[in-house]
Formats: sequence, C-alpha cells, structure tokens
Amino acid sequence: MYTVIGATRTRSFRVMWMLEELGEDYTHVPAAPRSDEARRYNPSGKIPALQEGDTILTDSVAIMTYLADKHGRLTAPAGTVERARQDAMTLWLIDEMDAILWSFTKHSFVLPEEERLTPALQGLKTEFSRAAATLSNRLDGPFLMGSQLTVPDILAVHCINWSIGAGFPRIEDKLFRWAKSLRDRPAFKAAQSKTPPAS
Ligand SMILES: N[C@@H](CCC(=O)N[C@@H](CS)C(=O)NCC(=O)O)C(=O)O
Repeated sequence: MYTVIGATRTRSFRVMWMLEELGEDYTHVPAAPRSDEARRYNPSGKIPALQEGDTILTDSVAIMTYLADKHGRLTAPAGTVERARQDAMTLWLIDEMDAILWSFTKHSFVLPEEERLTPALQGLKTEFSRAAATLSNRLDGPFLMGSQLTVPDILAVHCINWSIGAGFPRIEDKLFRWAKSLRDRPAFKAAQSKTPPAS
C-alpha cells in the first residue's frame, strides 16, 4: 500500500496519476510544500514523497520511474535502447519545461521579494513556448514514445497544465489537443477528483 504525500495542485499529481494508471491503491496526504506535515516525511519540506512501508522516496520523476520499473508498466524495460530514448525524453522535459516552470514559480512568489528576478519572467515564458513548439514537432503518434503511455507523457502533460495555470501563452493546437486527450483519461480524472474543492 502506498501513501502519496503532497497537495494535488503540485508535482504530487504526477505520482497520483501514475498510481491511478497502474491501478494501484494509495492513501493521499495533501500536505502543502514546506508544511510541518510535509517535513514529517521529507525533512526538506519538498513534495511529493511516497511512503511504502518504512521506506520514503522523494522526487516525482524518481518515484514515477520506480513505480514503472517495479510494476513493469508505463516504461520501456531498463537496459534497453528504448529505455535510454525514453529517459532522454524525460530529462529533456526536466531541463526545458519543469526547470523553466519552477524558475518562473520561484521568481513569481516562492522566493522572498528581494531575491526575485522579475525581469526574467517574460524570457522564461518565451523559453517555454520554444520548448513546447519543439515537443509539438516531435510528437508523432498517440504518445511521446510511440504507441504506449510512458513516464514522460505524464511529466509533459503535467508541465503543460502547470504552464496553463501560470498564465503562459497558449501552446500550439497540436500539442494542446494531445494534452487534452491525455487529461480525458479515466486515471487522470480519478487523480484529479482527489483535489479538495476551492475554498
Ligand atoms: N524535482 C522535485 C521538485 C520538488 C519540489 O520542488 N516540489 C515543490 C512543490 S511542486 C516544493 O515542495 N517546493 C517547496 C520548496 O522548494 O521548498 C520533484 O520533481 O519532486
């Protein structure tokens, strides 16, 4: 039995969506970043974390990769050329999408005001648009790596959703429609239904 620690409107959603795709049961602890509850599982206060028995794992992509390998689904097998290509896509998404969005988020409201590089924010939006165009061109099939949903699909759609929430310029129609088709998956909706109603 798994426990996912981290509020739904954060990178924790990636892990929840992954577990829903795998059909694995989990308990959800919707801890906010840096909250006392988050620090009970991960001293840095960062989320997500995954608890499995006495073990706690951190980092959304490390957790997704662990779950995919353990359950033998949503990934090419480790040690194959297909896996190396899949991992290259995952790492490209981290570099060109997640890192841009995280920088934007930190310099918008996470960092103390005096540390924020506000003039850089527009440039980060431009960089994200460029990455989205590259991804759109690369997309050639129902999923990023071909005919099967894999870890980078979950990562990419989460980043695209994050960009929409952060008010980034609209991405190209092809990529937008693709992300929407993945948001229509029952597993995505099941994870989303864990979102507490806005107060
Ligand atoms: N690379 C990590 C990043 C984790 C992360 O920074 N999570 C954010 C919430 S989405 C957080 O906890 N921020 C609090 C902080 O950085 O202090 C992952 O993918 O899990």
